Amino acid sequence: MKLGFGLYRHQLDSDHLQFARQCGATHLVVHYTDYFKQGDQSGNARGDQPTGDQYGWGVAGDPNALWTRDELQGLREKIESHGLKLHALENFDPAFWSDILLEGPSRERQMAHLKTLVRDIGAAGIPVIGYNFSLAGVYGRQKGKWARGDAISVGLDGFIDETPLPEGMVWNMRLRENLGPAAVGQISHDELWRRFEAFMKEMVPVAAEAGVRLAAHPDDPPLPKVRGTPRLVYQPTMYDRLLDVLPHRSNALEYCLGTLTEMTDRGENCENIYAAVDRHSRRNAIAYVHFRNVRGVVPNYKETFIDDGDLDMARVLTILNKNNFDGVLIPDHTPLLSCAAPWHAGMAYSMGYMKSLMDRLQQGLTIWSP
Ligand SMILES: [Mn+2]
Repeated sequence: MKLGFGLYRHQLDSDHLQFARQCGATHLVVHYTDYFKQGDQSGNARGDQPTGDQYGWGVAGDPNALWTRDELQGLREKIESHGLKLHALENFDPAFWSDILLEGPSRERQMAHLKTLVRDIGAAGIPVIGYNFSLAGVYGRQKGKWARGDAISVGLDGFIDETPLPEGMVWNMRLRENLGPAAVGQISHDELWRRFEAFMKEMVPVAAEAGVRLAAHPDDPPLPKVRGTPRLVYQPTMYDRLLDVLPHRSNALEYCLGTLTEMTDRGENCENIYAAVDRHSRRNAIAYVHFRNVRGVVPNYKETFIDDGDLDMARVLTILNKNNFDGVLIPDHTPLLSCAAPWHAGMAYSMGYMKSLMDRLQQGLTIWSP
């Protein structure tokens, strides 16, 4: 297995690429959708993961301006010139597939566009595209001084904002400036699964031919519904259902340990999470891992420092290693450290912890025993 690092679009400069390499990363995951272009107006400070308010993470991109093969190839080459490999893009721009998620009038056109995009991702030499088949997206989380030493972190504090998802919004981004009055996406879980299955049956063959793995992130926060819209993967076994829709190497998982540990069915001492890691890595279904930790489950959980949550990270690594997992691990999120560079310091802390455990495993040392 390999140590990787995740960067947002506004961080794709030499300083951040060197920082990733300096932390020991060999691989990179890139959020190519810009969640931060409106800066603090949308509640998204550029120095941390996005949270946003009920208007989301700002305005999505142009539905007709797909990322091109040339630009993606240029991105890969730039990353390689810094001694790193581009393992995955993370997430489609919501504007590219809003009507696939909402089953709107542009669904057919958007499916054709997304197929072109997946082919271009493959042609550009990028092996994985992470996605989250979600109507409301990552919505409703708050920030507080919740991690060790009063470090600022993200979580839910018992409160769930149930403002319905308005017209003109999907995946926690706005498709246009002005939102409509009507609520959208108020459908059943069965209907959501039907849409997902239709999507996968068309997309997996295209991805397979392009040599690309589609890698699914679970719903964060993992509640049955958010903003009146159903969620696809909010318990660990729903990942199995997702894989069984169409078992194939191109139907894979973006394995968010943080989100999984926030789930109410995680079992006593997170036993169901260790079992899931074992099951899914044995099945070769994990394309890459969001290697992070939390305390508690929805609607009362908080993101923690990597060594301070409910999940035993050394036990997870031991399982992955036993099953010969050869994908990439990235920190995903961390609490912010109190200093001049809170995000960098938090990430460096996680990377050092991960690298130390991974190096020991590679030397054949035991890092966890029952
Ligand atoms: Mn994640």
